[in-house]
Amino acid sequence: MDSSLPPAAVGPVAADPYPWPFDGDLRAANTALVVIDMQTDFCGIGGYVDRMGYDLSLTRAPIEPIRRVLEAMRAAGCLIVHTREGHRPDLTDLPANKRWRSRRIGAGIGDPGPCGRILVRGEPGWEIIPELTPLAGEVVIDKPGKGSFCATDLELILRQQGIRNLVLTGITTDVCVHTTMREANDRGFECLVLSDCCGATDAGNHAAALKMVTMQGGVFGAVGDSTTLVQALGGLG
Ligand code: C5J
Repeated sequence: MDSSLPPAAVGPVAADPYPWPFDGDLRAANTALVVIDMQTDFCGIGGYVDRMGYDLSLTRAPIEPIRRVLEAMRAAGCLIVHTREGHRPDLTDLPANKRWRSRRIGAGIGDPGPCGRILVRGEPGWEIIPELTPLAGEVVIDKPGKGSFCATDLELILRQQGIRNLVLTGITTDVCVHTTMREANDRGFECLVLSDCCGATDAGNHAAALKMVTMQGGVFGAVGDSTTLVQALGGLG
């Protein structure tokens, strides 16, 4: 992989509860950025989260920090992965209980809304927001569930590309980011979640989800922040 990072490891970077990654082996060739579900449905007016009545400022807060990390990790030559939660237009991959629950709260998945059919692939609300649009050639994973590994080819792609370290960002901290981090950790990936690059529909849940990661010596990995990581990558000059 063409990389402006030196071949030697640049890590570890300061994180809680341990400098990440655990063995200091942080290189462009073994590190991927995962940007989870930065879609209009989760942070845009008229989307799924908005229809549920949650505070969009919480899920929009990570947009700018993610943009900076994206820029730095692109410049470093790291693999960039974007995910989108959504279902097939015929809803054959939508569990009945998921649909039922979403309708209970007034944001029925598959139902029409101001941004098209809610969480349906190809609809305006399902698109990644313009601020974080993937570049040509970046990996985009379409997932029907909360975790990015369930019913997708993400693990195959990461293994083929020699990735061991994952930097996790996106929304929501307590749902899709956490589920993905747990799935990745169980598969042996070394995970860093960036606190300012995530957001939840509830501030307390965001804080709790991050705290959970730090228990047991870093039960799912470590918690860092965008500034520290970007500095480590040399992106701030
Ligand atoms: C949710 C997500 N919260 N991307 N999805 O339903 O976290």
